[in-house]
Order: sequence, then C-alpha cells, then structure tokens
Amino acid sequence: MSSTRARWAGIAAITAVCAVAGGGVAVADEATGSISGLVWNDRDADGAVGEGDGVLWDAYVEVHRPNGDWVTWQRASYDGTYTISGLPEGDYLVTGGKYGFASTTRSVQRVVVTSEGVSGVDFGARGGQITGRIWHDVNEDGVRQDDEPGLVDALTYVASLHSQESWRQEADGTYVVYDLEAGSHVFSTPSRSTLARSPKGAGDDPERDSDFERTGVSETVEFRVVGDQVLPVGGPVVLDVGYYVGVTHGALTFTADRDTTDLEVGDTVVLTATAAYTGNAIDTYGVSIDLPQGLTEVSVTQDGWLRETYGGDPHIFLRRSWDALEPVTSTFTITARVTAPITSGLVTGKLNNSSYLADWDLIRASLPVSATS
Ligand SMILES: [Ca+2]
Ligand SMILES: [Ca+2]
Repeated sequence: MSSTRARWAGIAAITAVCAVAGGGVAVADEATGSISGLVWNDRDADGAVGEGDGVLWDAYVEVHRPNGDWVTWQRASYDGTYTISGLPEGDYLVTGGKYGFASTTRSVQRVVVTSEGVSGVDFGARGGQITGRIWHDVNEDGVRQDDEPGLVDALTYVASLHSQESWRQEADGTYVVYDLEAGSHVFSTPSRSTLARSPKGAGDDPERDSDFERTGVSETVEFRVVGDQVLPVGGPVVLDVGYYVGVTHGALTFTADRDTTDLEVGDTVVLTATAAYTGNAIDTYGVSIDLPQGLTEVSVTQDGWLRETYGGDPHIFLRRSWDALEPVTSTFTITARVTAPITSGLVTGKLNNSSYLADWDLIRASLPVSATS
C-alpha cells in the first residue's frame, strides 16, 4: 500500500498538467489502463438496462482520486458509452450521470484500474415527468365529457419550453412527457390551424378541465431531485388540454365622409372602416389597406390597433394585438388627400393574421375612388 500511495502522490502532480482533451490522461513511463462503461436513461429506475430505458444526451463521467483530487471527465457518446483511457494504475472514484437528473444506481463507484482496464462501470439516471390528456372538446365547454374522445394528432402535443424531453401518447389521448430535468418548466401545446384550445379551468372537476391557457402555455412547474426521482415540487402534475374546431368570421366595411367618385386633386377624404370579428376562439386580428395611386395617407386613427410599418411600404397594416384575443369589433379612420389624378382606383382592405378565419370572401372590402385635376 505504501508504494501505491507514493505513486499517487507523484501522479497527482503529473496529471495536473497532463490531462488531455477527450478524457485520456497521459503519463510517461507509467502502466496505464482505462475505465469504460455506459451511462443510460434508466427510466424505470430498476438499475438495469431494459425495455423502455433510453439513451442520455449530455451524460457525463468524472474521475477523482479517492482523496477527492479531480483527474478528468468525459462526456459520454451519443449511445451513452464512454472510455477514459491513459489512467495510471490505481484506485479511482468514478461519478456518472446527467445534470438535473436523478441517479438510479450508485452515482459514485470505486474502481481499481490495472493495465487490463476496468469495464462495466455503468451509471443509470432518469428525469421527471408529467402526464395528462389531450382531448377533443366537441361541445367547446372546456370540460371533458365521457363521450369526448382523446385527440391524437401529430400536430398536437405537450412539450417543455426549456428542455429536450421525450413524449408518448396513447390512443385515448393520455400522454406522458418524461426525461425532464430538475428546474423550472413551462409546458406548451402548439397552435393548430382549425383547432382552438378550450378555456382553462372550466367546470368544477379538476380531472376534467383544461389546464393550459388558451394561448397554449401552462403554469410554471418546478422539479427537483428527490432520491432516485425528479419530482414536481408540490406533487404530481397532470396537465390536460382540450381542443375544439375553432372558427372566426370577419367582415370589413368602408364608408367615406363624401362622394369618392368625384374627387379633385387637393381634396381630403376621411374613410371610416369597421372590422368585425365573431367566432368561438381567441384569435389574432389584422387588417391591411391599400390606397390607390394618387390618394395619399395623411393620418390613421387607430382605436386600439397597432400600426405596423415596413420601411417605405405604403400599405397600411394594423394589428389588434400580438396576443390572441376574444373576437373584437373595431373601427378606425384613415384621412387621405388626393395628391394626383386618380383614373380608376379602389381603396381596398382585407382582414388577415387570423388563425381560424373561415370566410375569406367576406373579408375584403373596397371603395371606388376617382379624381381629376
Ligand atoms: Ca431500467
Ligand atoms: Ca366538453
């Protein structure tokens, strides 16, 4: 033992300057060996690689001396395997896992490296999970009735905004999101054209309501490592989401404060437009308006609309909000001046930005204008 201890002391000084990228530790004139193994995603925490387990992205292995001195580290390969070579013979403590995951095996293993190497130094780790159900809220009431089926659709899923996790869904719409790291997660379920999200928290049965905002995000859920699990703080988390067929109807009208077919250069005209939306979904709303050549914008009174400008683009773009809203009816005015003769022109407008707009034919409006010098 004394000779071994003496060798450690010498090696500690050498390894301090000889640690090389890739996890090898080069030491001249020493017999060296390697440590190899697997870091895997032990989802069922049984300590064995089995069906349903998986690979771990960004798994790490660290090697220390028994006295705690750091030797080297390595990121495991994509398949979870690792080999740290060039280690001087002797005792080591090997730590493996994934940051934010819980260890399902001993997270520190003591090994004796000889020139033949040590293999099978394996580590299991797993993340946390949430469950829930995506369902087709046929009657749009935000409550999952018994006759409303699960919704299984490639474009509707639940995912964390903050990590790479995995997802599995059953035919009844129930799902599991797993491999979640410790820390904060906000879950989202994506926008889906034609499918709108049910209102959150409807009814009085928390097992049958929808748990996402209508914009598609959940409350923040904190996870922490507890033993061999990564658990939500405050207990298991179930996040259901209902979808129904969303439809928005829109209508756009223009009126003018004077006859627009008999204008002269220098005249001013005030156009009043009303965009009226109805429907069963929260949605986004926008309007774009074109003035004919010769009719020049003087001002736009926006009545709560946001004006979007794109460089020198003469179009008038109005957006109701960057968020999805309940259907709105809103009026705005455009004051314009005739700055040149207009031979045959139209003021045209159309509704846009909507995710659920059904009746595209009704969303265009036009007002004939003409002017002479
Ligand atoms: Ca397992
Ligand atoms: Ca329902």
